[in-house]
Amino acid sequence: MASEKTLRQLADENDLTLGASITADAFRKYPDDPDVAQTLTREFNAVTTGNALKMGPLRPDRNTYDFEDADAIVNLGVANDLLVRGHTLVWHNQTPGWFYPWDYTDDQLRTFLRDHIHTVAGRYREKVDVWDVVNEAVADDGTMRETAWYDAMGEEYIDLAFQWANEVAPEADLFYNDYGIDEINEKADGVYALLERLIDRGVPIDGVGLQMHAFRAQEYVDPEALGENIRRFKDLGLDVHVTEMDVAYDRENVPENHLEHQAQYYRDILEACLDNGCDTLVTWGVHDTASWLRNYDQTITDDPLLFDEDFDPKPAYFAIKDLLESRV
Ligand code: 9MR
Repeated sequence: MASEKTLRQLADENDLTLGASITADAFRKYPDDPDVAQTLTREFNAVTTGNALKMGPLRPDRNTYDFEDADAIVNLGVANDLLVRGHTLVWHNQTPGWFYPWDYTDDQLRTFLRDHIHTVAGRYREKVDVWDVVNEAVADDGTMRETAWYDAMGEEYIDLAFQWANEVAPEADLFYNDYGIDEINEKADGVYALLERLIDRGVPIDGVGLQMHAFRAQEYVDPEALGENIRRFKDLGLDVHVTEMDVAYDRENVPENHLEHQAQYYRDILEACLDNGCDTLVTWGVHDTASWLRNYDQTITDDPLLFDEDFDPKPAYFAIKDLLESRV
């Protein structure tokens, strides 16, 4: 018989942090429709701050911070006793329009980044529980990605970012976050080597986020391969979280009953996660309408989340629920 419990209750009973990312657009787009907040706070015990804390949306010009959207999401989380994940302090993407063309010296850029991290992580020191401090600093071939930060400071920018975050938010858990590193491959090896160097240098890093955007889920990330990857990061002393999961399919090759396939995939990934000591899974949105995939790539399906356009729970929701129920 289907459980009367919410997903949130079952997550709590399993000591699972089950989150969803929301954007402030969700509030703006559906101002008379409280479903985003209602579904989030009823069914999840964590929230990630979507786009609101990225440098671009946050900093309309050089000297101004606009915290309105970020405050709205963070305060919703705090008011509803959700774990709040801040995303992200350092990234090469979604930088403000005024950021380029470049006219900083290397030293000025270093000071700029320190001030940014101190201001943003400091503002939320009592409210953000986990930070994705550095996002996607490794290239697909496993080498360090050439970004403005890397060009100015070399790899040390990562050490510094974690140290600066730790100075102003000593209670928060500090994460490195990346895509395409869900199983052991060239890029995951590069990230592993980077994190090992950070740890050797005494950098205050607590964990690694595996984004888990499954673009072409027919090319299944084998749950055992995920488990093996989780274990090796854990052996470094790091926590491992799944931070941005969604499940899409190549439109040319959508499996029959793809929502059932999607459900099984979510279930298998969550099971591999829990079995290997990963206690956090975040989906990249609450309901399909809000998925970033709606604007990203028309060759893949755009119904990747646990709730449909009407906020009705999908087979993936019930599959996760069933798994958690069986483990209580
Ligand atoms: O969902 C985000 C989308 O609205 C933005 O346009 C996009 C900009 O690159 O970023 C998306 O979120 C990304 C996240 O911040 C980092 N990992 C990959 C996510 C999907 O691109």
